[in-house]
Amino acid sequence: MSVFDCVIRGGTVVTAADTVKADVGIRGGKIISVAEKLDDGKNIIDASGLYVMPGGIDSHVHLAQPAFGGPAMADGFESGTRSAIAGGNTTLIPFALQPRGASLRQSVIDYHKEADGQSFCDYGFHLIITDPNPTVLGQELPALVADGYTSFKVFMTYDDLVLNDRQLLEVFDCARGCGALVMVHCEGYDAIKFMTDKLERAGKIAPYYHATSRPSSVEREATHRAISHAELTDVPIMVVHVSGREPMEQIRWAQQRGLKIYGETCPQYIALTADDLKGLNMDETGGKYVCSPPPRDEANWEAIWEGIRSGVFQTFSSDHCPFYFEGPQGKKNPKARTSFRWVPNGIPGVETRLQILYSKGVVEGRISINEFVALTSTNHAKLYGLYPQKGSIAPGFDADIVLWDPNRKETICQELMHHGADYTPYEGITVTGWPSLTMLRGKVVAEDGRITGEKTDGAFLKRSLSPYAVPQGKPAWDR
Ligand code: DUC
Ligand code: ZN
Ligand code: ZN
Repeated sequence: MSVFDCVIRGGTVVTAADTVKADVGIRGGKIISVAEKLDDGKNIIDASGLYVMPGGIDSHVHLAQPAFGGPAMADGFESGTRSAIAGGNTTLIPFALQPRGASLRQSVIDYHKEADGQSFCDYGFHLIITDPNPTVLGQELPALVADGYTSFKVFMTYDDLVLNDRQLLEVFDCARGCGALVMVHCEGYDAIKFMTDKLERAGKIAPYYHATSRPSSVEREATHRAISHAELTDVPIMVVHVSGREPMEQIRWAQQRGLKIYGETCPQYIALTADDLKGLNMDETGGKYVCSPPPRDEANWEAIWEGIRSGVFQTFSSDHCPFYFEGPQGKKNPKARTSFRWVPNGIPGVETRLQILYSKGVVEGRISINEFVALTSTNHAKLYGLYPQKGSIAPGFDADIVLWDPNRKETICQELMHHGADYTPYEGITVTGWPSLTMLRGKVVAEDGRITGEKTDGAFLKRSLSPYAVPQGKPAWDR
């Protein structure tokens, strides 16, 4: 009888720490052995010329979400997770959003109904807190954290989602009490509203003005405010989807003061610019790129690289938040044509995250391949309570593996995508490096763009408390 169900033979194993020529032996969905030569496998997968890396973990995706009050999303769990595995990912952490006035527990139950039996990869849930009333803070949140929903997101903008400063402080304080990690969307609500009204009155309604309405200063101010609240309450926070220099410098400043402030950035901030929102001469095609914070410019790409290389950012996520371009639910629906204010906010990207970072980062010599693995897999597992089950290649870890072809050159296009959206914002970008096989807990679920897994393969992940969410000292009122 064979010792291993499967041996991945002849590849180069890459983790956040090491790069080594080795075989990987798998049994019962787990990695059992990583050694120079392993023979005894029922199945042998030839990985010569390929990197053997931990499957991508994308800790920032939106699936089946009631689109911030607007049109329906282009991806539920089935198409979103299919797209994820085709792109070399094995775990997603989407959001369970609490509509205002609703029970948080009920919202989580509803998202489970969306995901159960509909997921090609493993998944957990972050919670989005929109209504931090005493029942939510005193009862529902602590109970949900104990049940494995160990992180939540709060918003500093959007009519349906925004929390005021007092509410932010209350949520931070509650997170500290239950040991949860808070993700913060840092853009200032009033400044955006003010700018939007001014632009609309001046007739500036094209999608491009979405970017004008929320400039870097608006993101910088909110980032600083969130950091100050985190310091006051003594709670670590993750600033998500950082778009450029100004917010990056705020996070770096906080980190240099010894505060546990973490940073996330995304492909759109190294591959798209605000000029993309101009579309074909300021028409509605620019709506394809409407997301928040908006893409900036190439000088800001450089600042993002500075933040990646110097460790200001721990995670590189897609912020996959897909909408259609065409049709009544699309980004150019009749209402959206009356003002950028109504263009659904978000872009697809879960399937192209790894390729964009690998190509622009590793191939172009900006980061090492080990940093690539840390930014796309290991650090997500560590920050969000999935380590040491997920995020590395070593005995005891789930056999979640991507075989990566470092030489495959592709031009990203909609025809290659498996998502529900009818476009990709990265159309026409040529990348070097592409996933050739994705394995979830020992099962090959995607191979060369072909889906071999099933929508029942994915399992819910009850996550541990993040070791990175441990408070540092005392809150300001207790020092
Ligand atoms: N924030 C997100 O995190 N995703 C999409 C839109 C947004 O504002
Ligand atoms: Zn956000
Ligand atoms: Zn998001």
